[in-house]
Amino acid sequence: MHSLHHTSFLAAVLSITTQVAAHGHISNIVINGVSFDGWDIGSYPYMEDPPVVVAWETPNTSNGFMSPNEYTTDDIICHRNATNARGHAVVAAGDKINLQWTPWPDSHHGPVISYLANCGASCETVDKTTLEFFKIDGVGLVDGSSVPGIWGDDRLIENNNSWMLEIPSSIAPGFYVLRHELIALHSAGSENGAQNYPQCFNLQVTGSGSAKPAGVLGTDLYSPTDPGILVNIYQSLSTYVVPGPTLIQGAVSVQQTTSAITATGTPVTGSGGGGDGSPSPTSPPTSPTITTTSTITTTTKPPATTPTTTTPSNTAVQSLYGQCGGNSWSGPTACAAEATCTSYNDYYYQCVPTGV
Ligand SMILES: *[C@@H]1O[C@H](CO)[C@@H](O)[C@H](O)[C@H]1NC(C)=O
Ligand SMILES: *[C@@H]1O[C@H](CO)[C@@H](O)[C@H](O)[C@H]1NC(C)=O
Ligand SMILES: *[C@@H]1O[C@H](CO)[C@@H](O)[C@H](O)[C@H]1NC(C)=O
Ligand SMILES: [Cu+2]
Repeated sequence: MHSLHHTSFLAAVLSITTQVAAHGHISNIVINGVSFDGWDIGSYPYMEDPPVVVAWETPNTSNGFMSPNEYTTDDIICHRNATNARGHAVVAAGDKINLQWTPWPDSHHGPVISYLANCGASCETVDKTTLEFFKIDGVGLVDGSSVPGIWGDDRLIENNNSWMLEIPSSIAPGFYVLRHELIALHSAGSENGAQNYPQCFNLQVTGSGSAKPAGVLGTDLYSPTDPGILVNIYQSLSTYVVPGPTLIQGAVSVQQTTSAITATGTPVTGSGGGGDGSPSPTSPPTSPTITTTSTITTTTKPPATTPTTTTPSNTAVQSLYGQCGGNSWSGPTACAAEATCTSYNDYYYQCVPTGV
C-alpha cells in the first residue's frame, strides 16, 4: 500500500486514508540547457509507435517501485520490464545533468544515487544483464539531528524536485547507461520495506578522460539486509551507509541547483559506431549554454513529528521503539507502559518514550 502518503502534514493529521497517486518518475533531463524528454509512462506504453527518447522504456509502472525481494531480478536494473532506450544524448565528461522528477512525496525520505555503466558499442542494443554499474553520486542522510532526518531526496524536493549530477571529468569517452535511483525508506524498518525507484538513460560521453571504473551487475547492487536498506529512519541515526558499491575516485557531488531550459533536444539514434566518443552529426545543438539558478534555499518544513496517540485495536503490547501502527501494519498497536504510540507518517507508528 505504498500509494498512501500525505500531501501535507496537515492532511496526514486529518486523514491517514488520503489516496494520492504519486511517488514519481523522471519527466525529462536537462544537459547544458537542452531538455530531453523522459519516458512518459502515462501515454507512451499505450502508443503503437511511441517517440524515441533517451530514457529506457517500461510499461505503465504506475510510478511504482522495486522491492528488496526483487534485487536479484533483472527488473532492478532499470525498473520493471525495462527495455533499452532507442536514442541517446551526448554529454561531455565534466558536464552536469539535471534530472527532473515528478513531484516527490515528502514522506518518502531516502538516498539519491547515480551510476554509470559502459555499454560497449551501443546502449540502444546492449543486454542490460551485462551492464556493470559504478557509482558516481550518492547522497544519503544529510542531517540526522532530527528524526527522521533530512535526506538526499529532501534536497531533491527543495530543488524543484530535480537532481543535479556531474559526469566525472575522468570518465573515458563512450556509451553509457546512466542509472539514477531514489530509495524510499519510510517503511524500511521492516524487511522488504525499502522502495527502489530506478530510472535509466542512454548517454554518449565525450571528452579526453581515460577512467574505465569497474562496476557491478545491476542484480548485485544491493542485498535486502544492507545497512542502508533495512533501516529504521524513525530513530536517531548518527550515520547512514548509502547502499551499493562505494563511489568511484573522481566522483563529484555537486551543489543542488536547477537548469534553465533553452532548447529541446533530439535523441541521437543509430549509435554512430565504434564508441570513440565523437559526437554524431545529429547531435543536439552545439555551443550549448547552461544557466543555473541561484542555490535553492531551504524551505520551511512542517515539524518532523507530532505525537498522535492511536486507539489500540490489538491487545498485544509493543515494546519501546517497536512499530505500533502504520498502513498495512497488523501487529500490536498498544505500547508498553513507559511508551506512547506515535505516528510519524501513514506508514510507520513507533512506540517512543512517553513525553518525548
Ligand atoms: C497506469 O496505471 C495506473 C495504475 O495501475 C492506472 O491508474 C493508470 O490509469 C494507468 N495509466 C493509463 C494511462 O492507463
Ligand atoms: C512484466 O513482464 C511480465 C512477464 O512478461 C508480465 O507478466 C508483467 O505483467 C509485466 N509487468 C508489467 C507492469 O507490465
Ligand atoms: C521546476 O519544475 C517544473 C516541472 O518540471 C518545470 O516546469 C520548471 O521549469 C522547473 N523550474 C525551474 C526553475 O527549473
Ligand atoms: Cu509511496
